[in-house]
Amino acid sequence: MTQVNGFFKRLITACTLLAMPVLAWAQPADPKPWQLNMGRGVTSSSQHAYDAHMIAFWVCVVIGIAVFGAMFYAMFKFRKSKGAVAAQFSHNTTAEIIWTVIPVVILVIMAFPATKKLIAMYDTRDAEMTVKVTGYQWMWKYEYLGEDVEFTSRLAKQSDAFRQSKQVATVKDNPHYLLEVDNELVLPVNTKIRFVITADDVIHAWWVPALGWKQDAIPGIVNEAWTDIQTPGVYRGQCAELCGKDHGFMPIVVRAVSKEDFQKWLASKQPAPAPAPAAPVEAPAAPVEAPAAPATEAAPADAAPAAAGAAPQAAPSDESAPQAQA
Ligand SMILES: [Cu+2]
Repeated sequence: MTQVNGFFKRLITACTLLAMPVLAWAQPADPKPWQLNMGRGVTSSSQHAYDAHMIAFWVCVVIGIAVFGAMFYAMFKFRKSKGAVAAQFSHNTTAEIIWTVIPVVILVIMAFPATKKLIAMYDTRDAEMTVKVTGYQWMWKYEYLGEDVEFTSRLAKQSDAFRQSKQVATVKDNPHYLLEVDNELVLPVNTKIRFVITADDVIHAWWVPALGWKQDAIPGIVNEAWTDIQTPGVYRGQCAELCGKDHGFMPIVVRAVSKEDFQKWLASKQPAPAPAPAAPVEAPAAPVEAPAAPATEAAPADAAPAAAGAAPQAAPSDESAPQAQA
């Protein structure tokens, strides 16, 4: 009997040791080599996914220990060399009901929090800003809706050159090989950001693991998703739908910055304010008055009556600039 107890102690120690890597709670946002558990990510969606995963994981651990424990206990305690004789029954209704009802109860208990989290994941209401993502063979286009900012984002030149050089990339020399882009998607932290996601040619999928979801980008269909990044940082992802020969070469890089830094960045990307387009229109209108200097100095109020055609253009962009900086 003491032998059996000793065996159980060893079994429990072995199981605990096997579980050790997943007990490391602090996970980086991006996957690391030899990382065993999924990451926590940096958004509420990714946190929800992580929590659901850990609940399911621990349920599996408890079931695994109970089932294998009972099996090994029976195999050693009732072994033939000890003179054990097998019972001859082949049916036990009570046991069958128990081992059917218990799993059903476990699944139902797990389904409630999972469903709640899924519903939250698809709730894109009350977003503070919207980014339109369009997949192309083989790059992404980002549009900050209502902000007059859009750009494409492709594999960074150094990654592309290295890939075509036939050299072998190492993590040390090329830490972000094939995971770097020319134009990063800059987003503010602690902001509910809605994404509308589509594609122009074939099906792609926009996926940044640290955000906690991936969403298909399908031509002719607009899918939705949202995020609320909690930690500033750089988060990398990839196209997750086989989309052609360069599917592996259209990475995604999200740079999450403070709200103030984001507004500064956005303003720097916005087209120049109204006076610039108003000036050339005004020039032919005022040749008698002559010099160009007062014309360019002129307030937009002057531009409006002078060039009726330029006024509608000048007005909205004039308004959008202070809004964006607010
Ligand atoms: Cu793709």
